[in-house]
Parts: sequence; structure tokens; C-alpha cells
Amino acid sequence: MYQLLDPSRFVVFITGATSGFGAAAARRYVAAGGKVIATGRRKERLVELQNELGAENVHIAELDVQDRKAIDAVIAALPPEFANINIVLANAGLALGLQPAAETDITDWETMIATNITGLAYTVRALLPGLIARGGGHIVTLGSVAGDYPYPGGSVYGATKAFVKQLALNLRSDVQGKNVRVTNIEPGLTETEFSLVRFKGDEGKAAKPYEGTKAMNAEDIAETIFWSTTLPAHVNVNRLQVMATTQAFGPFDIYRES
Ligand code: NDP
Ligand code: 8X3
Repeated sequence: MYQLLDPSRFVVFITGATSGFGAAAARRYVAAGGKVIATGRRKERLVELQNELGAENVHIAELDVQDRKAIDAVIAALPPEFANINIVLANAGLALGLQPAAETDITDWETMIATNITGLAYTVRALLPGLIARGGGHIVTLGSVAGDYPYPGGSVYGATKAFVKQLALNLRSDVQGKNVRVTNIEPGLTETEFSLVRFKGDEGKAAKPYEGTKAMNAEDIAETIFWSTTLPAHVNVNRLQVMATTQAFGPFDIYRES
């Protein structure tokens, strides 16, 4: 019988646990007996999650990943039973807008860079030394198919996810021999609050990408994340690209004068 890791020993630090993949992953780990540190900016969502899953299983902390000192403060204030983190799920992130690059709001670009790049880098940098000091662990980053394939309007969002992919791969080199695994999960179309955020609360526009098709949902990705972390310690999934069966590839776009 193939021997998976025992998830009841997992202590998982999750950024962006107030919705989507992060919340679904929190539920998945707790269902398997693990403990979760659930973070995000929306405190009321964190409280709801904690009430649902139990304070003995979930520690919550209001956190904006753009605030480097706040990440350090959350780590420093962890109760002893949540302090021995062995999995980091660097998930917090967002897309804003889908306009052509020349028409975007520059502050949208700034927010995506500050969250998906800087915030994720802060998260990893703050938690990696602890993993190494405790003898090992696993960092899971949330990339995207947008970090692999260009698409109209993808501009800075896709570029931030290309950063995440390369950071994850580079981290692997730096943790060689430290018993730390690094996995970049790269989902495609998945129905969460992602689209509502991208279209700034416009429910009509947000629903469009999912209309008439079967997209993935947050639980699909949570299961993928969970699976990658339960594999035996000698197995490292570097990158995992996951798409809805209904999503595939189109041809190159050729501009023709007539
Ligand atoms: P959601 O919008 O449902 O969740 C995003 C989470 O990120 C929320 O919990 C939000 O919490 C958190 N977040 C955003 N900004 C910050 C911040 N500054 N500090 C802390 N937390 C923040 O989207 P998903 O669950 O779909 O997205 C999760 C990740 O997966 C993102 O990185 C996204 O880019 C990526 N992804 C999503 C795909 C999709 O199709 N859904 C596909 C591929 C990748 P709060 O607002 O409370 O702070
Ligand atoms: C989210 C998937 O295709 O909307 O990263 O960029 S996509």
C-alpha cells in the first residue's frame, strides 16, 4: 500500500483564506485532521471560518500580505499549538481588469504587483526560515495558466503569475538538502470570487467566463493542493497545471490587413 503523509500532523499557514481556494483548502486540511492558520483582510470571513471549523483547528489572523511587518507580527503571535508550521499556502492574489494594456488603470497594475508578487515574496521570505529550522516542510504557491500562456488583457496579471512560477522553481534550488518541498499550482478557469474581484463587483461581467460551461471550483483546486502535500516526503511536484476539461487551447492570432 502506497504510504502518504499523515495530514493530522500538518500545520498549514494560508494566505487568502477568506474565500475561494484558500477557504476550501482550510476546510480540506481540517477535514483530514490538520491545523490551519487562516489569514486574510476580511476579518468577519475569518471568524465565520473559525466558527465553522473550530478554534482548536483554526487560528485566524487579519492580514494584508502587502504589509511585511504584519506578516512577521502574525507569525510571532502564533499560539504554541499553531507555531510549528510545516506547510505554507501562498495563495492570496487577484486579477484586476481585462482591458488592453494601454487602457488599464495603472493602480490596478500596482495592486496586482504589490499583492501577487511583493506580498507573496514577503510571505515566503517570512516563513521559509522557520520551515528550514524545524527540519523541513512544503511551500505551495498559487500560480496560474496565465503565467504560462498569454491572452488578451492578461498583461500584468499573467506576468505576476510568471513571477510566482519562477520564484517557486528558484526556491527549489535554494532549499536543496533542507527537506523543503516547493510546488506551484497553476489552475485555469475556476469559479470563485476571482472574477467578481477582477470586474470590481460587476456580477454580470463576472459571471460571463463561467456561462454555459463547467469550470472547476475551489474544492477541485483545494484537493489538488492537498494531494500534492500528502505525497511522501521524497516526492516533489514542481509545477501542476490544472484546467477544466472544457478549457483548451486556441490558435495563434494572426493580424491580416484585409
Ligand atoms: P478569491 O477572490 O476567491 O480569493 C482570493 C483571496 O486572496 C481572498 O481570500 C482574499 O482575501 C485574498 N487577498 C487578496 N488580496 C489580499 C491581500 N492584499 N492580502 C491578503 N489577502 C488578500 O480568488 P481565488 O481563490 O480564485 O484565488 C486564489 C489565488 O488563485 C489567487 O492568487 C489567484 O490569482 C489564483 N488563481 C485563481 C484562478 C481562478 O480562476 N479562480 C485560476 C488560477 C489562479 P481578502 O480580500 O479577505 O484579503
Ligand atoms: C486565473 C485564470 O485564465 O482567468 O488565473 O487568468 S485566468
